[in-house]
Amino acid sequence: MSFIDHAAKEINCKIVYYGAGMSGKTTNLQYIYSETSPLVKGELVTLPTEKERTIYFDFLPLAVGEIRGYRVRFHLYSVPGQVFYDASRKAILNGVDGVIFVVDSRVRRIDANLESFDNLEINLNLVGHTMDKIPLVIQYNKRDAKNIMSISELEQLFNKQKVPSFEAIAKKGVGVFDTLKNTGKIVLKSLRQNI
Ligand SMILES: Nc1nc2c(ncn2[C@@H]2O[C@H](COP(=O)(O)OP(=O)(O)O)[C@@H](O)[C@H]2O)c(=O)[nH]1
Ligand SMILES: [Mg+2]
Repeated sequence: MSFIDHAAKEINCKIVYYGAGMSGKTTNLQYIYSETSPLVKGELVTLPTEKERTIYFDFLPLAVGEIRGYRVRFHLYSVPGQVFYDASRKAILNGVDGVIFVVDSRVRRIDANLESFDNLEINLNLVGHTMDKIPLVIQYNKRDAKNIMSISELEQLFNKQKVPSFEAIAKKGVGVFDTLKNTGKIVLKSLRQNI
């Protein structure tokens, strides 16, 4: 559930970019940060290792407007994808309002994507959510790479639920805002029913 502060008239929504290591989650956040006005964004906090991989999370707050006089802020997080950071992923999913699952479209990353997708379901359940209820959007990233799977193959593997899905080349910004805006729309829709 979103954190609604009635006294301050503020609503804070948590949107989490989930997916295998190196699928492009941090790249999404970096692009959003680079294309957003300083008026609406806070600092992009990113904690990379020397190999430039996220060890704990990336975090970007975005002011996205008002609903019924309440200031609405999206807090965008990415999780570390590497298998051994499962405790971090669980912590980051706590209080989540919407999930963007970032798939690396390359054939050789299919097992890593599938493992991460299963891990998402397990960890969502542990924080009291289910895959079929949480606002979920899928992003098929790296559409510019060689040896990628077709969208219909990917849809069969990751989108049996028929949630909104988007193709992306996050490195070039393609599809990044489509994915975010659609997720925001779904999250805000469920919010409107709760205030
Ligand atoms: N070819 C290609 N590379 C990408 C794309 N998006 C991200 N990358 C690269 O993939 C690598 C991992 O990206 P990163 O955002 O750190 O992945 P994360 O582990 O999910 O946060 C980086 O070298 C990115 O530049 C894309 O759309 N196409
Ligand atoms: Mg990262």
